[in-house]
Amino acid sequence: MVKETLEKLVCLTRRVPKDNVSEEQIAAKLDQLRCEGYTTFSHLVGKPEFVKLASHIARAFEQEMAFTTPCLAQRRIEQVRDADLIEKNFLVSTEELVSRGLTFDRDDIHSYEQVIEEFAPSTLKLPIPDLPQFLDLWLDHNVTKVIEAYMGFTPILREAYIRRNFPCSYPVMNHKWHRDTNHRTHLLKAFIFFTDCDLETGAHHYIAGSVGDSRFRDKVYYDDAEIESGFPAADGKKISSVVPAGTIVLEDTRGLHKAGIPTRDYRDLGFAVFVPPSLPGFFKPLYRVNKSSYDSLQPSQRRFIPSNHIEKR
Ligand SMILES: O=C(O)CCC(=O)C(=O)O
Repeated sequence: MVKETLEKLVCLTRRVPKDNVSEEQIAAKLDQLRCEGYTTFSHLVGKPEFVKLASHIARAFEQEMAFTTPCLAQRRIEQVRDADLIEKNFLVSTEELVSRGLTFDRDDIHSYEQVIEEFAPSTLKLPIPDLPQFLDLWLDHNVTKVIEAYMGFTPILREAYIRRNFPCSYPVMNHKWHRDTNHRTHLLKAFIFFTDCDLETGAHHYIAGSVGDSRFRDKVYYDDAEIESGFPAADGKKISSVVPAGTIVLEDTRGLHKAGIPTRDYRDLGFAVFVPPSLPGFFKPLYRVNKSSYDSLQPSQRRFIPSNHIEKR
């Protein structure tokens, strides 16, 4: 209650003018986001600067192996012994996965190929690389203009990371339909596609218009069949991201969504999570930005980075 009141006060100091979104294209995206819960940007598709960032990410996964550990090893899951975890889609703490012997750690890693072969991870996670170009992308002007207009104030960039998703045998958490609960009233996620994506490489799926729908709120996860019963495919509400690299999908993830499991190759997806600002004492940073990267941003972009996320190096 105190937290919510303080949050509202902080938001008041970060209000954006109502006519902030003037260009026609941006206004159309805002309308779509308000009505359907999602919108798509393609201005970066095929841009050489974007291609360079995508290669940087591939290198960070495959050569620098900069992904976070401990990490779930699908190869270590046993159907009978781990039936309880399979049943709850592995919605448990990392500590529990470690204590069950289901993870691999930094010391277990010799090469990228060995990680894939020996541990079969369903997902590898990379913190946002500490380069100004990445921050500039996470706070792309076309996208942030729509975000500010949708929320009515400048939110904070709460999370910034990349995930590489692989084919796997056992669904893990967001492979199932769910609603995000990071914030009750204001939440947007920008999904940045670093690889071409189709149904076989793990499309992202969203139910258009589901943010305000009162159904599917009594459980954490839902199966395809349950969602199909509420939103039959014929109604055209299920939106799947069959998109080229460079696409950004902006979504109110309080609506129903899930990650498709790739059946071949992998997909690299950047995550930018936007929520209302809080007082710094109320939350721990989930990423860090060095001061020179921060200084390289436009003033309008800096407003998204809370002061306790800036490292004075
Ligand atoms: O990776 C995806 O496509 C979905 C991610 C997701 O469900 C989430 O961030 O809540």
